Amino acid sequence: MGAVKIGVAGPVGSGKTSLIELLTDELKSSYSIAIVTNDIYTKEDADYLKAHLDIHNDRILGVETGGCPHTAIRDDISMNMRACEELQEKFNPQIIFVESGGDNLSATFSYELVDFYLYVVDVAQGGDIPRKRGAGLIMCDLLIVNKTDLARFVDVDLDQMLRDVEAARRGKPFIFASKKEPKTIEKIAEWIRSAI
Ligand SMILES: Nc1nc2c(ncn2[C@@H]2O[C@H](COP(=O)(O)OP(=O)(O)OP(=O)(O)O)[C@@H](O)[C@H]2O)c(=O)[nH]1
Ligand SMILES: [Mg+2]
Repeated sequence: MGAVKIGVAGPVGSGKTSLIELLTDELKSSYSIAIVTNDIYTKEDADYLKAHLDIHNDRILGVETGGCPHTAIRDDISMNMRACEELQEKFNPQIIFVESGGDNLSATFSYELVDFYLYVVDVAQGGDIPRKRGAGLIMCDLLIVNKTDLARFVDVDLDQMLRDVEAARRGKPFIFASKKEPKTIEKIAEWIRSAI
């Protein structure tokens, strides 16, 4: 059986790579994991994960999309499909994380490429981000509101943000998270375990 493919999208710097790192650490004892990263011009994220994760380096594949990040995960998914197929053939993983390049609020994944996807925003990008109602934030399978540890430094009211997120998600799931609070990462891992 093929791997469950989990997309991770969101604006530049919202914490996608860090989240994949932490989730892989959390899940790797129960699941065989591989990772595809997208950057426009480099393989920066793949190199970071190879340096920091204790899984075989060949399980992490960097795709240089050369263009708009959302194109590679929604409109022309061929490069990412090839990367997933290569990892599938080599390692027969149970989970493949596919990190999109950082993009604007309208990025969504094609369900031809992934089985479900997380969308990551961070509180330092502005507490009003859920009110802006980007497609990724509204439509994703799990919304992560990340870097909650930074809220107090950027004058973001997390209670207001919670109300805005509830309104934007209309019953769909979301988790407020921070890499500094391991329990929040465990909660995301738990959501993934129950989704696959
Ligand atoms: N304080 C804090 N910093 C975080 C958190 N998560 C990630 N960061 C930091 O935010 C920066 C960007 O994180 P990345 O994981 O590289 O973000 P990304 O979304 O993968 O970035 P791109 O791939 O370039 O779009 C790094 O310096 C991380 O250490 C968090 O929960 N709290
Ligand atoms: Mg990244």
